[in-house]
Amino acid sequence: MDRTLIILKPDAVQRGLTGKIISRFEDKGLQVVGMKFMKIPVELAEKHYAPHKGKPFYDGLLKYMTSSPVIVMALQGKGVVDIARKMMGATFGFKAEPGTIRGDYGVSASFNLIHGSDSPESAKTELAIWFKPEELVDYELAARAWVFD
Ligand code: D4T
Repeated sequence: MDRTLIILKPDAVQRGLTGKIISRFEDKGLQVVGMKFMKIPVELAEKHYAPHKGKPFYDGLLKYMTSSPVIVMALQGKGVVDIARKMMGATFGFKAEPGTIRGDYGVSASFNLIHGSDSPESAKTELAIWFKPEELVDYELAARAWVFD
């Protein structure tokens, strides 16, 4: 089974959208295997966003991500990286299609509600940044046989 890293960003928490967003993933059949609520320390945000260092939006992005608590999740399922990215929609709400998380809940050009790893390789790297191995829980999801063929 594949895994991906999801972050419900400060605006998702402040706007009370986290339950709705998590429900979408559960409704899809994806399995939560790790979850934590935290205010991100600057060093952790810098590590996560290292690939964006030097870009014009980097400083603002770090300020936004460390301004208020987030929910960090590990999701599991066959093809979960692509599935979660499709469910999230385009980077900014004003461009994202209706029916996607960003398309349904946001319009901002910087507050975009959610992060999801963009490839299986970055999922591995990012999961290792945010979770210790023992924080990712292996368990059998009762509905699994009815979700994945
Ligand atoms: P993430 O990585 O958060 O899942 O979003 P995307 O994969 O959809 O977008 P990205 O990597 O291109 O950007 C990472 C992060 O930076 C913010 N950002 C991006 C921003 O504030 N201004 C910008 O112009 C861009 C391109 C939003 C997401």
